[in-house]
Amino acid sequence: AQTLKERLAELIPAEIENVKATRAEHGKKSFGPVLVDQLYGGMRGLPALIWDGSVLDADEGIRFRGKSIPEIQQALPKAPGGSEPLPEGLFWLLLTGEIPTQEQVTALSKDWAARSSLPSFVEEILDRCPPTLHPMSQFSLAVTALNHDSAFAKAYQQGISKKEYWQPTFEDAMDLIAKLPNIAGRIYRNVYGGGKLPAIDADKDYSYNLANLLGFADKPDFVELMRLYITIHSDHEGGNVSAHTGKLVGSALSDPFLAFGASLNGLAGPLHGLANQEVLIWLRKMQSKIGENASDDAVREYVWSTLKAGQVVPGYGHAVLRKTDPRYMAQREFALKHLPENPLFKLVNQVYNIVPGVLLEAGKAKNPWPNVDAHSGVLLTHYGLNQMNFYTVLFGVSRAFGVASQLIWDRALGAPLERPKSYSTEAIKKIFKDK
Ligand code: NMX
Ligand code: MLT
Repeated sequence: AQTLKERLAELIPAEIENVKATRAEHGKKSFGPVLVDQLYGGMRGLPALIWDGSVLDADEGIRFRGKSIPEIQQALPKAPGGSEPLPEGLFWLLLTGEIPTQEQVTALSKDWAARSSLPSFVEEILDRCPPTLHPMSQFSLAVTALNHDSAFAKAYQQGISKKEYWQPTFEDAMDLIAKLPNIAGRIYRNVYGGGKLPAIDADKDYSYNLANLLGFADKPDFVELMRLYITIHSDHEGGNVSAHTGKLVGSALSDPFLAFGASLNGLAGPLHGLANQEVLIWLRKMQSKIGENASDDAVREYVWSTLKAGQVVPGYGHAVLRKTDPRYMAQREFALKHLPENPLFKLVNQVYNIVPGVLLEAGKAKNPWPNVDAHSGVLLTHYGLNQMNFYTVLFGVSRAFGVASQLIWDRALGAPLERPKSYSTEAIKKIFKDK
């Protein structure tokens, strides 16, 4: 069967022409005005980046290469006996826009298994981290250190031509994704115990291996959860903090390990990926304050107390979305199928029925609905993965798929150094004085 790299090599020349033609036809057209408020307001809504893997619609949510989450759940290859999509297939789709065959997906699982081992100095870095160092900081350290063996950095030093950049970037991207289960598993076992890491099984898929390294492969539903989890967290267009950071750093021709290490540092912020940790901490605090099986009124009052304390309700709101996140819905479907009676799932539902009303009444949040992070913790904890400060590591494993695929395309299409223009408040006042 044709490999992913061979297929990409076929697609790249046509896409270079496609971009040229698009720029020739539309390049001089204005893409809406820029408001001064957008400079101060985190560039919300500013059209500023090209990102091919996925596009986010405010009402409908994410589409991966034009396909919604229910569509990819249906179309992507599954593991034998499984019903969730394999993330291997999602990566193929993100890179090529095409649904791979079962055979191609199996070949990708094998390729990643073959690339999965860590250099021993990276294992030592992780083993020396104090268990009190946040798992995301350990994750970022290890990914950054993988730059030691970057094919791109080496090829660049040897004077590789611009036209060939995508090839070593592809190799680094594949190595990066392949090595993440070993990094995540090692951090998990170092920090929380659980004994020696098992070896990667070349006959099993990526998510099975990840689950096995974490110590949960004896629970087939957890393995299925990992397949769904990695698929849906992979990409959320290009403007979110982790994706944009990876693209920005990559634009300096920093290799994929350096670029994705930077992504992880952004994902580790509580307004971004760390929110999945924060949600569970918040739910547990609520339970200890108002008890389990609390009334709607008690939950409502707790939500108000969070807002009155000047804190955000984690897992709710979004910079782009204006409806319930379809990634939340996909996880809810999973919970309804596998853990309908779980008490924490019932609390998540109760919160879902109460928080939007409170946020609307409070009148500040532009989107009162839940995002992806409002639901992931309850699924993980159901299977015994209770260590909340590990949750964002799983988000990070998944986000590598989206960031890595765009990095490959950016190098293939010759994306330039990112360097937008900034202004001081003094300059803004001067420029707009009489306008
Ligand atoms: N709880 C309380 N206040 C909120 C919330 C919330 N969940 N969401 C927005 N607001 C506030 C926000 O803090 C801001 O207040 P102020 O004017 O005092 O600065 C105001 O509402 C307007 O913010 P928005 O324009 O609605 O939201 P923005 O685009 O700036 O930020 C988030 C988006 C996601 C950062 C924000 O909704 C938030 O902080 N949510 C909670 C954290 C979270 O769940 N993050 C995860 C997002 C998904 N991910 O994985 O990255
Ligand atoms: C993401 O998945 O990156 C988050 O939903 C945040 C975003 O899209 O801004």
